[in-house]
Amino acid sequence: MKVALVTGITGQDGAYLAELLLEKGYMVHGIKRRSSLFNTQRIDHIYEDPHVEHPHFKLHYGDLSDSTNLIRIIQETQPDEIYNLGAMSHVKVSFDVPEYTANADGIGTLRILDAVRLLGLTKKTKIYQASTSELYGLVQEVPQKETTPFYPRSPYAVAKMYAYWITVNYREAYDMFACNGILFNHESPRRGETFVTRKITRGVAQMALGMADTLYMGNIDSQRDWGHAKDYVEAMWRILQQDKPEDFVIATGVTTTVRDFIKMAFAEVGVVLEFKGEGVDEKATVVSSSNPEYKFKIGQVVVQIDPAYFRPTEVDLLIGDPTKAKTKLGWQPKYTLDMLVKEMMAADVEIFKKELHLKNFQ
Ligand code: NDP
Ligand code: GDR
Repeated sequence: MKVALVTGITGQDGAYLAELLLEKGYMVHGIKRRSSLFNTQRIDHIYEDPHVEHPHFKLHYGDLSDSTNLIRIIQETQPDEIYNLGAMSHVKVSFDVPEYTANADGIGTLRILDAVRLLGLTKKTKIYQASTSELYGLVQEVPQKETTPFYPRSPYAVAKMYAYWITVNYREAYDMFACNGILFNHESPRRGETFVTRKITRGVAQMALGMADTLYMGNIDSQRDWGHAKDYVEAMWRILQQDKPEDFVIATGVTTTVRDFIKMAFAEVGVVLEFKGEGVDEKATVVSSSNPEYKFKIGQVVVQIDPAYFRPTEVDLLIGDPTKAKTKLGWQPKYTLDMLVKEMMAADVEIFKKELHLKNFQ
């Protein structure tokens, strides 16, 4: 049985990857952080009672800022594959906690690589590093591919740039099977609530049910290449199944503005919007609403701009070229953006219908 160790297992990608690896027959170890409330909602459905005879899934307390903890867990688990997905992953928040972000996202990656080296596992353990399209930052070339120069635009991206290069360096210096997946934005119903897509789908669902009036947004001109997390964890696994360690861009090759994502989400609940005004004065109002079940009024202002969500330095345009992944990994995304929006909207409407039902019941 192959053994995998996943950092960030409680996150969006960690949960989908754990499911995929279990389906493939792996023994999956995950590192979770101690928190004052339960933080395993995304993986509770695959959790196993630790008393079962032949376990397939085990969680360990740990943190990417703690080398001795990482060394101990890697020594105990002797993984064939490590997926380093743990990170302070919010770009805007990284401006508030830059030093912590550098520690967890940058040095955390070094700690994993060095633990494998110190334990003499360089020939056994393959390492996947969760690199990001944020490395491209200020646009140098479109679409962005493996050879496009980096120009990071946030403490998060700068920390991830260190992680990217230390992965390449350990591969070259110690002949390790260590690879970067340069993944463009990927979303799902499990996406963290403060990332833009989920913020929108939650907001629209709440408005549809009469639980909120307006969605306050930041830069809606921003363009992103959005895929589905389920497709992207498949790419992570494929990257580690190659004969040679290499870095890959994973993207759909299609870019969309935040404004258009908002329109698509409202369309799912039968609403057509009109955007008017410029900059911080831009607003979206309801032009028509075709589903009587939902509580929209014609002329209602449903989207406004709040500069509090602007970033000190922004990444304006991301569009990836996944040709290398398609050719060498045989990777092909199954989800379109339409399918993604539909799935996220349906899931959030369901969540808030339940919440409303509970409130009305009390
Ligand atoms: P999430 O924010 O959903 O998950 C991050 C995970 O990292 C959580 O399990 C979190 O734990 C854990 N974590 C945070 N800090 C630490 C720490 N100090 N030590 C150990 N674990 C920690 O991110 P995603 O699942 O979306 O992304 C996975 C990885 O891929 C991240 O590294 C992200 O930067 C990168 N990435 C993501 C992309 C995307 O579009 N989703 C695109 C490109 C790269 P907890 O649950 O306790 O907070
Ligand atoms: P990003 O994702 O920064 O690309 O990083 P996010 O969804 O946070 O932002 C995407 C774009 O939307 C704009 N935006 C807003 N963003 C948020 N969060 N909230 C808002 O209200 C809002 N309004 C507009 C942003 O300015 C930005 O341009 C994600 C993370 O998952 C990273 O970990 C990962 O590395 C990259 O994707 C690829």
